[in-house]
Amino acid sequence: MRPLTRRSFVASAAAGVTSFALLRPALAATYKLATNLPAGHPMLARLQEAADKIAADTNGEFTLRFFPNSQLGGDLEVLSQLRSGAIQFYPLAGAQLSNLVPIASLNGVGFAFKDISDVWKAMDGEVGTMVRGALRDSGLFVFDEMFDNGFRQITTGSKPIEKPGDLAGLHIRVPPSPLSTSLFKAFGAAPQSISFGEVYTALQTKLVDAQENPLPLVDSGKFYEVQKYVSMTNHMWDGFWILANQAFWQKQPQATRDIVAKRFREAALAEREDLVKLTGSIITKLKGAGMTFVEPDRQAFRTHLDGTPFYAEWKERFGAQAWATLERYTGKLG
Ligand code: X2X
Repeated sequence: MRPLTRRSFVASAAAGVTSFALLRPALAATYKLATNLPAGHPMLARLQEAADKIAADTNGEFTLRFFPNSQLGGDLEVLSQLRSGAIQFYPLAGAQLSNLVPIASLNGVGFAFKDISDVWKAMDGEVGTMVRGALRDSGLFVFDEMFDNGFRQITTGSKPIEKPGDLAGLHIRVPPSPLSTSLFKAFGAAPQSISFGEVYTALQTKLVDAQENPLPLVDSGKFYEVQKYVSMTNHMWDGFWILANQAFWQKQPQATRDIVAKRFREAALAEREDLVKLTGSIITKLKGAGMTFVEPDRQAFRTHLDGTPFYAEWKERFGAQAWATLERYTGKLG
């Protein structure tokens, strides 16, 4: 056995530290974040940035593994996985969430918001508070700030949508959401509820001729490969709530919860700015990919909707109080 010298002592101490450091990951945990968003979406870039900061802030003890592109299943299937605890985090839009918590699609009422500044006044104000409360009452944990999905535009393969009558009979994919289905039925369209992960194939196989989504999803979902026209209808705004499994979240130390909430808040506020800055470059990219943009008369669509039972029906379904709260940010609807 070699005599113990200063050099050999230091070497063995370092080895000891190294082996303890190797044990540390055994205390660390990796949690699952699933999403229907395509890997290239700006929201995922900011969420990955948040995950990297959380890992650093927790010395590697709290890491996130991402499952984008609907890898784990359809929109509502993955919501069930979140509720069971099979996954720990799930960003999801109010549209899909409305299947579990109907009020979650309140911000998606057709032609409600005139611009993004009014959206954030509502969603960081009374409308967001009301929806968040209802989501928490349903047993989900939901973080305070929404990410921006954006104002939704209609893309089509065969003809541009220039006026309300162009929607009559249109086979259009919508998210699995009663409000989205109702909106397009009010225009005489033939909406089909399809999970986001299946939209590209539905368009490619002509199962549907159209879909409607914000431009960042037309881009990151590569819909420019299977669609020709973009009609800038701004017919609906939606955002993403970041959801966590309640039981999992309650088990986390307060210090960890504070770190995760802080980094998700930073990510949400940064992503909102990203979407504003990226709009011009996305339009340029989509035009370069062969898409033709149409700027329809949005007031004509709103006037058409005023002449249908749509607003009265949804005021009834959401309730007068929720509707009045929304109208404080949108002006009178219907
Ligand atoms: O499913 C969609 O269209 C999407 C991705 O925009 C939502 O989650 C609402």
